[in-house]
Amino acid sequence: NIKGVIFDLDGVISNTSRLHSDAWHQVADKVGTEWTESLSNKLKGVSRMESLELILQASSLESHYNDQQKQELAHDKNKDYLRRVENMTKNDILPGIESFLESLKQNHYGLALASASKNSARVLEKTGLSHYFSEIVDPTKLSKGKPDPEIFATAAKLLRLAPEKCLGIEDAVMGIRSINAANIFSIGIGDKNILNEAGIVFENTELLTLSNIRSHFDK
Ligand code: B16
Ligand code: MG
Repeated sequence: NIKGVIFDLDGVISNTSRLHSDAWHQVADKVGTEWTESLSNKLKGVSRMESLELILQASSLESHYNDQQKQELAHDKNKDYLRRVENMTKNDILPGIESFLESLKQNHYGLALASASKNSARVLEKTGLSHYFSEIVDPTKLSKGKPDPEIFATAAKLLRLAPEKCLGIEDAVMGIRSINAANIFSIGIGDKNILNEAGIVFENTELLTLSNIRSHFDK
């Protein structure tokens, strides 16, 4: 009785998590924070300014920069990120995603986007996927980011569906927590040890098909 599917963008639909992390890596080098896999994972799904704070905190630098300097660092990161986004094409859609979106559309599921990114509409345009989404949550209108349930709860509301009628798909721990807290069934994409709070985990987007999801519920 699922009627709607709510997607995260970065790391689920497009390979932009790589682009975000490359752009943040530059910032980390600039301020002198060591760039590690674990730091990179912590930034997934987290807003721009919060991501910057995490990079500064990693080497106890948060008090070394005033608000204006922080705004500048975040602005530079975004410029760098958008430069990378402009080079995106359909080839940057993660494997299997377009056919999954197509099968959802043909089966009349409502589709919504719940991305923390202020650049999500541009990414959907560049990859030619805008027409699949009837609803896109505007992250600037939210009072709290992931892991708060607000973003996924808002997406369900926009679809006019009860949370129990929806699935939420995420690649980040913070995102899975947000989905679960909104009372939506969560599907994780990635490492099941990292995403152990998700309802189901698929190792990669190629495994994300209606029949794989259905067979989980039939068990
Ligand atoms: P922006 P998602 C998140 O998108 C990214 O995972 C995260 O790395 C990024 O910092 C955040 O969007 C904000 O993005 O700087 O473009 O506004 O995973 O929620 O789709
Ligand atoms: Mg993500």
